[in-house]
Amino acid sequence: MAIELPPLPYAEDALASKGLSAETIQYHYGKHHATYVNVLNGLIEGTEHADSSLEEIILAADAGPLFNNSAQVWNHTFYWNCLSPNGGGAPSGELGDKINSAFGSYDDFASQFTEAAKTTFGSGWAWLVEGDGGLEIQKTSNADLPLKHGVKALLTVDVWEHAYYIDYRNARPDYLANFLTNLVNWDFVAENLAS
Ligand code: MN3
Repeated sequence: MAIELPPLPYAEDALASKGLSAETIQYHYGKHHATYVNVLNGLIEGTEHADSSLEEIILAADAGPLFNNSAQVWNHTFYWNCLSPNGGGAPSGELGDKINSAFGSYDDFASQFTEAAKTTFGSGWAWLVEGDGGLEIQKTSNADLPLKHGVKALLTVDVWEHAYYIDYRNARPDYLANFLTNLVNWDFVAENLAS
């Protein structure tokens, strides 16, 4: 059974007034994410992975194209859900309390998360995860993801240039500031924490 490209959780232009243009989404979802799905399906067709779930493929794959493409399919689906046209600002409730106790305050979390994302060299991802010691910030290179290391992802931001170049050119910090101010979907993060 082929791996499918999940539908976006909002319209392509839903984030345009929040700092991510329809053109960015058309390329990032419609070209980059779709290509990872298509390449992955070509790689698994007729192999032992043909009927595996995406997570099974990621966990079984060695470094190389099978891992890179399966992980990037997962990462992008997760990332789209980390964005919302109604997002941005500090989380409330239990999640807000956990962030305050792990990082000192929401502002401390925001500066540490931004620093991790800014200093991811080249292409990669910054994450909020639930590790053995509670909530932590991690960064990964290229396609790598917490799932591969047995860690639960709660939130991610894509810092590959294709995520921001159309709207922000080389200004990754501006993209990250906008992500936290206008886009981050804390409801999704809270669901991940509870699952
Ligand atoms: Mn991307």
